[in-house]
Amino acid sequence: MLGDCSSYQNKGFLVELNALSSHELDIIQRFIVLNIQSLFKECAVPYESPLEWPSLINPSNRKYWFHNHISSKSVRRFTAEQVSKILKFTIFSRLRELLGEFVVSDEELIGYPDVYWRFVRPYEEGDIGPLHCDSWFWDLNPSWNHNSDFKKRTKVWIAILAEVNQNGLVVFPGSHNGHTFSYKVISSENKLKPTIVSPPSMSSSFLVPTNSTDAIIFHDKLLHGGSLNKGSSPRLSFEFTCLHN
Ligand SMILES: O=C(O)CCC(=O)C(=O)O
Repeated sequence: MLGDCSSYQNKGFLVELNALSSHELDIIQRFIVLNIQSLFKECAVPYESPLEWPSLINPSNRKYWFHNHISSKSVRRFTAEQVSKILKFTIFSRLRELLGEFVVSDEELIGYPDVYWRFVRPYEEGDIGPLHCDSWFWDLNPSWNHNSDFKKRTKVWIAILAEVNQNGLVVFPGSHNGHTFSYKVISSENKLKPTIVSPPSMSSSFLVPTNSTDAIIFHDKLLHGGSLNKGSSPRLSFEFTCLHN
């Protein structure tokens, strides 16, 4: 059985340490390098060839000059072929023990399970996900694929490159249990996006300590967001949503 399941019920999240093997981590890093490389080719962005993981994350990399090309989620998606390999990672059998049978969501109908990565530069507020509950997106976008076909949704966030207590995901433990936060709605990238109004005090939040390869598995009503990256390197992670009953 996965990690501490009572933590999932009570606090709305649980942490799975070392959710990726070093081989799986290598695969993910290689996929991201390939994604960025093909994006550069598509947009005719000049880059030093060959593009390698160490140079991509190197703090002396001219402040990650390429970052403006990867701001949209649509370019940070793993390809169908990559996703079919990711779905064979051991974390998926562990998730099945916790959730029972599930599917990885494809809410925007890209044609395959939507798994995407994020690259958060040090001290760049705009790179992190703002505070929200994932359920808000589903409530706002009733036409999303499988929106009402499953009773439950669970998000999985996996650190690819992270420094404990310097960066990662901030959660409000227990906030999935009947708390309601108000939000206003904006339209962006062809979908309705919620923005929290009057967020709770950050003193009740918790920066989940995660190192590279650790995963956070959380309830879709849990209030959460990215934490400003106070580390020395970029923070990279990938995420997906499990739909289950
Ligand atoms: O990684 C982040 O900055 C935010 C991630 C997030 O909001 C999510 O996984 O739903």
